[in-house]
Amino acid sequence: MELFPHIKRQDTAVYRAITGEEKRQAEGLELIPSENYVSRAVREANASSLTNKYSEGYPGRRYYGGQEYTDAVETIAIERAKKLFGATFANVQPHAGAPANIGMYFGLLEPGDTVLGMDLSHGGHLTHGHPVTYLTKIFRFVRYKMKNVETGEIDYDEMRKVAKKEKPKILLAGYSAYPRELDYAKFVKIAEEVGAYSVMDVAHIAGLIAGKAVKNPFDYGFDVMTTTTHKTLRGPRGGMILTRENADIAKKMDKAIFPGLQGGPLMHNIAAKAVCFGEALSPKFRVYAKQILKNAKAMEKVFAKHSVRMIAGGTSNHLILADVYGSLGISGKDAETLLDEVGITLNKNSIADDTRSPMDPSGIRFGTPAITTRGFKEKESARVAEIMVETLKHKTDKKRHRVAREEIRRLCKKFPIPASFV
Ligand code: DSN
Repeated sequence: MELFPHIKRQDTAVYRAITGEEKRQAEGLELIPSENYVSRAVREANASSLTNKYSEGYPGRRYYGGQEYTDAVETIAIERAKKLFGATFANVQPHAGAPANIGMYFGLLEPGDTVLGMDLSHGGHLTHGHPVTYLTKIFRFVRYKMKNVETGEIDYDEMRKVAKKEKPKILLAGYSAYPRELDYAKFVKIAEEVGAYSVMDVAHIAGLIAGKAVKNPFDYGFDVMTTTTHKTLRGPRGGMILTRENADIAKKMDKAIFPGLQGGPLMHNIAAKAVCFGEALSPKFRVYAKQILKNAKAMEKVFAKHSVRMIAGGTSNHLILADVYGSLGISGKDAETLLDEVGITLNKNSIADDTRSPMDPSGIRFGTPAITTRGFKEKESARVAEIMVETLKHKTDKKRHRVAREEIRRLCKKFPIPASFV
C-alpha cells in the first residue's frame, strides 16, 4: 500500500517526517505515560473535512452559518463525555489540557485570587502554577507536597492549615507525575471548609476513570474536572472541562473558553473526541483500563526486585517514577537516551525535591497506556521492565544493547500498533 500518496507527491520533506514518525512508533515501545495510540476511526475523524469549518459559539448558538453537522458532532461529543464521567456539563472545545486549565482559572477566579495546588517537583503540572508560566502574573499560587516521598502520602492536615491561612479560591487536585490515588473526600472537605472550589485535573487518569479502573472524583463531590483527551483516554490531542450539578459554574466555563480564551473550535478534533468517547463507553475499554494498572504493577514488581527506588514506593495507577540516579548511578537524561537507543521511549523527570537540574534530573517517568493498547499483558510488561533495568545497569555494554534492541523490535512486530499505517 502506498502511504500518504498525496503528501508524497506534493511535499517530500513533510512526507519523510510523517512516514519516519510512523516507522519510529511502529518499531519502538512508547512508555511515556501521557502518550498512546489512537484508533483508525479517531485518525479518520481527525483528517475529515470538519477541519475546514469555523464554528465560534456552541451548538445551536453559533456566529457563522452552515453548522448543521458541526452542531451534531459537538453535541454527540458533549453527551458522550457527560455519560462517561457522570458529569452534567461538558465543554469539549479546549485545544489541549493547558487551555482547559487556563479557561477554568479565568472562569472561576479574579486577578489576584489564590490557588492551592500540588508542587511541580512532587508531581504537579506547569499549569498548576509553576513560576515560569504567565499564570503567576495574574493569580497567586501556593503549594502542597507529599508528606512522605517513600509512600506518596499527602499531608492533608498541613493542606488544611495552609488552606485556612491562604484562603484559596480553588483547591486543585491532580498531577502529571504522581503514582498514587488521592483522598478525594478529604480534598472536598477542606475545600468546603475554606469556601474554595474543588477542582481535579484528571488529564493523566481520565481513561482510568472512564474505564472504571480508579475512583471518579465526581463521586466525592468535586466541582470541576479538567482533562486532556489523549493520554489514558486514548483520543486525539485535546482538552475538556467537566462539571457537575452547578449550572453557574458550567456557564462560567463556557464563557471562559469561548469567547474568553479561544476562537474557533477545532471541529475535526471534536469529531475525533466524539469517536474516542464512543470507544471509551464500550465494555472493551474497561478491560483495557484495568489492564493498564495490571501492567504497571507487573513493571513495579521488577523494579522492586532490582531494588530500584520508586517515588511513592511504587504505583497505584499507570505510571512509575524511578530514581535511577540514586539506585543505578545513571542520570535521568542519560537513561532516557540509552533506553531510546534500545527502542524504549520514556522521559527524564525530576523526582521529589530533586537536587539535580530539570534538564538532567535524577529520575525517569514511564507508564503502560500505550503498550497496553498494543496488547501487552503482565508477562510482556515485566519483560520490558527487565530489559530496562538490565540496560541501565550495564550502560556501556553495547552488545547487550544490540540484543535488547532486537528483542524490542520482535515484541513490536508481535504486538503491532492497531492503527499503524506501516
Ligand atoms: N506533557 C504532559 C505529560 O507528559 O504529563 C502533561 O502536560
